[in-house]
Amino acid sequence: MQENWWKNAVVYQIYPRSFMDSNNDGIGDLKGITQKLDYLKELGVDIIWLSPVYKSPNCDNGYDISDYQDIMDDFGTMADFDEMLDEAHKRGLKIMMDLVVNHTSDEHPWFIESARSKDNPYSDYYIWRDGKEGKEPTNWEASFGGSAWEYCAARDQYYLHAFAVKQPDLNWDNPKVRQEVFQMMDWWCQKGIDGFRMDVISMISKPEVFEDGHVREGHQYAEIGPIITHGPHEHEYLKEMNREVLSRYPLATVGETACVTVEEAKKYAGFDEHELNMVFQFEHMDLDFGSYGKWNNRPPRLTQLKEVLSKWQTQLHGKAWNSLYWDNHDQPRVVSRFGNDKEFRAESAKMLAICLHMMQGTPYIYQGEELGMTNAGFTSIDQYRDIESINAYHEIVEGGIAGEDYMMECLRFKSRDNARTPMQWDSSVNAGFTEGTPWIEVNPNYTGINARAALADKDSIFYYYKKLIGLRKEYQIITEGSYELLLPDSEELYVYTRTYGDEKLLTVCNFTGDIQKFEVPGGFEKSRCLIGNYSRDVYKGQIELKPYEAFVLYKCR
Ligand code: TEU
Ligand code: CA
Repeated sequence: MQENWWKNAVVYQIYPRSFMDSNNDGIGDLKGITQKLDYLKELGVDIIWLSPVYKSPNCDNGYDISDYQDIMDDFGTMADFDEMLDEAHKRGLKIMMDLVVNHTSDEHPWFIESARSKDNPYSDYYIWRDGKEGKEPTNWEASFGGSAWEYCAARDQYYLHAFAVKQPDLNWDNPKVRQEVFQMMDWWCQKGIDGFRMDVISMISKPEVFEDGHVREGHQYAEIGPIITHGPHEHEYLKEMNREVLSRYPLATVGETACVTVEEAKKYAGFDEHELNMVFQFEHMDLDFGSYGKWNNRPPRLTQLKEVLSKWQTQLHGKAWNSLYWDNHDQPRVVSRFGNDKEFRAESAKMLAICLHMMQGTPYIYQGEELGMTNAGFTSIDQYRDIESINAYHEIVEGGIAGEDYMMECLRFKSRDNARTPMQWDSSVNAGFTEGTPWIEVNPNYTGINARAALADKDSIFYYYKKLIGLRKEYQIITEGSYELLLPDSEELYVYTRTYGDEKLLTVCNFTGDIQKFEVPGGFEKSRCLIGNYSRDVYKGQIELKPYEAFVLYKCR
């Protein structure tokens, strides 16, 4: 296999619970994925990243694992997995597994043992501390609310959980833990999987000394992310993982690295670092944070978005590898967030696709993004299923921090469940996802927005994604070229060039629903338009961009 094959690959993320239900119990499953592989082949992606399919009590939809070498009952059996892997490989599709090893479920046998006593073989597998004057060891806040410490009477100690109470953090400083994890990874590699997406991998090495953190005004605890990310042994452990497992297989690896900076990313994903191939950074996703953290109801300014994305483009160039994404299972739908899901849904979805897919890095498409699926539009808290959203709602509304209407608006804008409504396959009942009762409500707009309709319309968002994937395979400049931002101060237009030897690309995106004047820069007179979301005859001089118009010009010499 070609070295660095993942550099011009395109990844498609499947959230199995919401993808396709094969047995009508209302929950997506592995057989459902197998049924839809031809659809993904048609789209043209190379790798499928599967959100966790391992055995799990599902407090966080599979991100709480109780057995790493077994399949979640809801999703099927290991035989179903093997069949899916085999069928994917037959079609030239690769499978990237979600690797959740910062924490396990509290129902994992390691934790059950660990919680029993201070002197059993597993007692040091998790992070245990004595209380401080009858209280939690530190003031750290769990990412899903409340203290990050939970008391356990059998040990008269607290365990650390950066996420939910049911997600205790593993103790990576224990070499036995690292060996267990590496062996488990090796077992999956032997099975023939093709990569790992590593959940909050930036949190595995905890600080040497545990100290209270700064508590922001109006908060009870200190935000845990900045305290426990990029710890003292982080890169040592990843290099060890690389030596012991990753380097022995032709894998694609991506680290989900909460709180990562450009400087840190160069360590995780630097070309000579022998750690990971690339990382997910969050700066462009966190721009719309407000005084209640992610719970906010308005998008960032375009200049901020451009500044962040451009920084990652230019500063990693030649040194480390970017991943490119607008959407995943933790983020709202991009067309509702940075586009316009009402009057200009198709136009803005295509514009956003063009904007991202002409950048340097490996693009990730989240299920339904290729259809322009929108936020869920839930109006009652009872419609939500996500532990983060539900906990935050209670904490913020019942704590009197913000009013109910405001919080419901924030959830409609930012909740993770916006991405988790079932995939919209066709206009039959429940969008063709299930004939049973779906575990989370289907977005009622499925009658118009669905895969069948998209496949039947040559001008659909789906075919723009397909074309963009094709362009990446055809033009090396998209993978290799350097990036330059034009018009940095414009709040309306996102314009950038890519340069590779004698070749140049110009990407022009109107981020507004209004007509915008634009002067095509000199030098592109003899260029060709590779893709655009409106038809236009002339691409030179002064032009008027239509609402959410985007196009890409290419020239050689
Ligand atoms: O998310 C990690 C992470 O950094 C979260 O704080 C993320 O920013 C948040 O969900 C956004 O609201 C990963 C998984 O992607 C997520 O689904 C899991 O819930 C979490 O880890 C715990 O495993
Ligand atoms: Ca099912």
